[in-house]
Amino acid sequence: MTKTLEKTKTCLNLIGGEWVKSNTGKTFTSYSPANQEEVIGSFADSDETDVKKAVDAAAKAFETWRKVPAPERAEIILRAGLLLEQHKESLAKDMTREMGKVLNEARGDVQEAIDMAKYAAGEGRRMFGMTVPAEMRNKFAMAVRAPLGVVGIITPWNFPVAIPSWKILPALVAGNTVVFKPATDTPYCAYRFVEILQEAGLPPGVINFVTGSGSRVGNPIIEDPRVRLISITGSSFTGRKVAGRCGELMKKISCELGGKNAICVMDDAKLELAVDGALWGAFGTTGQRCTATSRVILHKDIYEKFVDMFVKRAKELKVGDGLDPSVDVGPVINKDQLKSINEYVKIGQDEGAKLLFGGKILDKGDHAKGCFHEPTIFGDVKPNMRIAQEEIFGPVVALIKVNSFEEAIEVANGTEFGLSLSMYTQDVNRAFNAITDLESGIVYVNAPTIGAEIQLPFGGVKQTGNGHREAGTTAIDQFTEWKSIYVDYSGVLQRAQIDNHGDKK
Ligand code: UN1
Repeated sequence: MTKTLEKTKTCLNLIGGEWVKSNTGKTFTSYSPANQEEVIGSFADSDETDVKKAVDAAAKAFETWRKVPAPERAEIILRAGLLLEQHKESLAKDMTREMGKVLNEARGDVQEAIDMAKYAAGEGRRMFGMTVPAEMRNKFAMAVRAPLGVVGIITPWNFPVAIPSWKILPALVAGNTVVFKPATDTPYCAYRFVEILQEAGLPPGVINFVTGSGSRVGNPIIEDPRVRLISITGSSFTGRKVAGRCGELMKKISCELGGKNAICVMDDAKLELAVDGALWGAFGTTGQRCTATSRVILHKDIYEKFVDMFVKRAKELKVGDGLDPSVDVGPVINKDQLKSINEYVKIGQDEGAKLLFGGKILDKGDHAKGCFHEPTIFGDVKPNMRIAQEEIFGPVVALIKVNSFEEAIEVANGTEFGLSLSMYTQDVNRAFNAITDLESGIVYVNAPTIGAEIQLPFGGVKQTGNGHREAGTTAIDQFTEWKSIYVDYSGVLQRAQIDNHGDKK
């Protein structure tokens, strides 16, 4: 790879309000997936010494930040939202360069963070607690939300601004301080996000930013006893390991992991609408969403027709650099991912699925320097095949034929994951049966599996997560602990469960 580091940005860690080099003095480089000769920037290759300093700073800042009234904390978050709005276009362009998603989607990613900033800022004046009747006279019972302390935020590369915003902004409004480790594939997007938070006026140490590997930065964050919660979005493999360790340490852990999401299309569905949805769900963000539509479950009566329409439309998709407005499908994130996606194409063929379209790595002409894969469609897929069970995280979709509505639900539910499932039908009874019976954290009717809005809970069941939800009011649940408070203003000892049951002695 051509090294043109002198011309690119060198980005430091942010610890206690200062931009500082890593303890090791070493750096790593971020490259564009559309052109791997294009260097995005160099970043601190940090280790546990940097993490310790970051946690020191966060722990110190927590003492004052937790006492800043929530509406005042929220003012800063709102300012961050307005700054994100101002910088939306340049952030989106940087995101397309660094992560690869097409520019319109990169704008959407930044917009999601703007939405979250406004929503989280509103929470500064809500964050509802509860008051309940006490069982005795002259006694008051209530519960308030308390921040946890220092929280560790570990984020993936596929939504390099939106996902950090889902975690960091509610965490801050709730009064926590943060140590943030972004994915090594997209540190520049994360750096810009943190710069904006700084500019919005967060006091030193409230947000700390440490770049580097999972083993040298992620692990020490998890191990530090002062870090009270880890919030991670990533692969199921990593999530399980992190959750296991956090369990041993009695640390709160929120995991948002894999998916094997499906659209079901019934015989009464509007087929054109379903084709539009499947195309967007499967190939939007080059299939690199945990919500991506990686299975389409089709009623036998419309199978052939859907396949014809779908393949025809997929053929029209243009793959290339996401900065080119005529491109529909950008690159995948890196060469390893490209290889892994293409291995699944071979797995699918070996399993006997029918390759209807695509299947190849694109590495000639305009594609020569990047990580490009053709949109890929498999037909005649059986529900138990690996391509219908495992998360591929790329532009590969499996079409499965079923005989009935009931079988569609069974197949849709028949994976270890449970993030997002969708039903296309015009029949209101079927729609509500699907809502009831689909086993997933998110259900769509007549819309694809991607495109969740930030004001509802986001997360999944089964192997997708461990019961927490991001976004919505549930984000505040994640980042606070309940504190129950009893105020006895009777002036005498009142014994709960005893004194007003006649058990006076
Ligand atoms: C993810 O892929 O991890 O619902 C997040 C969606 C987006 C978020 C996806 N709003 O597709």
